[in-house]
Amino acid sequence: VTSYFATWPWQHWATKRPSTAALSFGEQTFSWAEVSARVDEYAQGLVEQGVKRDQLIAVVAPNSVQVLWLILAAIRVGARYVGLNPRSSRPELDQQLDSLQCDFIWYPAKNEHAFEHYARVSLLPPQQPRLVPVTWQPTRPATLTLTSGSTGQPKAVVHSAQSQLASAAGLLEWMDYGEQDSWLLSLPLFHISGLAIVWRWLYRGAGLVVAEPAQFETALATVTHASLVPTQLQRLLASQDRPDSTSLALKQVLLGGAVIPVSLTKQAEAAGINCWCGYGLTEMGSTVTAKRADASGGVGSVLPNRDLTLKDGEILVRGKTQCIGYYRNKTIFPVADAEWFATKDLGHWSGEELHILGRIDNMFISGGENIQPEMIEKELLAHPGVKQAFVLPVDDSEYGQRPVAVVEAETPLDNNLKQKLHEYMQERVTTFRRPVEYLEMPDNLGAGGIKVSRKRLAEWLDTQE
Ligand code: 4YB
Repeated sequence: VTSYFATWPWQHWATKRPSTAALSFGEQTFSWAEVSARVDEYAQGLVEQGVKRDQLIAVVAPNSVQVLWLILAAIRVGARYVGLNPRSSRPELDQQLDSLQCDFIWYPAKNEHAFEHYARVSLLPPQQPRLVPVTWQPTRPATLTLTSGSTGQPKAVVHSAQSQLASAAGLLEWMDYGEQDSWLLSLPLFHISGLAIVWRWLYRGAGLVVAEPAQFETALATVTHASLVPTQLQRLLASQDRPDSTSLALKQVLLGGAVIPVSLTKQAEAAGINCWCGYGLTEMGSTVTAKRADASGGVGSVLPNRDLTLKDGEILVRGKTQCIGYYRNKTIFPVADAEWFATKDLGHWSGEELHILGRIDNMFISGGENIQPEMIEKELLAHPGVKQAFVLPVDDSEYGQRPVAVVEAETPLDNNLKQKLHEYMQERVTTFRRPVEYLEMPDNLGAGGIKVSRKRLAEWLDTQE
């Protein structure tokens, strides 16, 4: 196994380009020499609080520079980081923490919740490193990322620095991210898409910008790169229409996590933003396939360091970017018995390009016909008035189940718009695939996290008559 660095990546860059700007947050900028020194100082603080090799530090917090320091310092002392979504409900957080059995926890000083069962760790004021003996071992477990399939308990996916650097290296063979460029930490560090930004930064020795959520839009105007889920890009483009909006420096945007409408990338490209469309998953350290956006709705071809094949329509993956395993009962279990990891995503090739059809477990049957909700959603998303669309099954005495659409539109979903959508779909999908009803997306389910949870949408749908 070739290793990308002979030492900690930040130390590598501190030697190679000590005074180059590496990390910006608020008004402050750190050079690589400063980043490297600071990581050692915070690592010393962790050692003094008793953090040891292989121990697990859970972080329940939105993105901040403190969380970034913690991750780097944890890795520096040979410990492991796991991020939890601070917007999860208290019972969900309790359950996740309980099953992780973490050794330490970190959350912001002023927090609505306290977690008394766990030893709280802090970022002690920087101190002279004395006791940090661990050496760079790129294949040891470094990060855990929770990922929930459409049902069930989230799984904790374990990655090493090596697998995540392999992911970064492969993507950056295709996408430019130069020393002078800066990538905004635009997605959460408790999700693989946020962590992947950190590893690309470390791999390339370029710039990283961390912004508090309130400064997000301002920060987007100053960076060259960002990773966005499609709804974030949609909001960004809408805000650009405002007369008071600042012009963007953004050169490249990496999109992923959900269906990327061609209309969206077209609009962004017209605004001067180069869009990259990606398909990825936590187990593969984010992006697996990618392409520069074009007129087709596919997700491009397979990046270096990953392999992908189709079996009975299902996407199987493997390669150097694959995780070490799932973490359960303080043990790491392999993700698959087989050589390939089965994604539960359905895909097909169109020439060299992969297209995603949807998730196997989203499929349902209506009057004996298979319905893949994503197929119907794609048509709805192509309607200019539709911002988000989800199709879910509702029980039906005659058909077993029938499709219902939950929609977020540019304007309120009144009877007039419902009728228009109905007519629009009449021309595009066969009878049994046409939604029998259109419902407005509830506010609390549409925004917020990385992804709209189909499970929560289905629970909400159950409460509707
Ligand atoms: C898709 C999909 C697609 C994933 N079409 N379904 O760094 C990145 O790659 C990145 C950049 C911007 C935004 C997100 C990312 C990601 O990491 C996305 C990775 C991700 O979403 N991982 S996940 O484990 O939370 O979910 C994986 C699932 O998401 C896949 O199995 C698919 O079902 C779905 N998905 N990209 C359609 N382009």
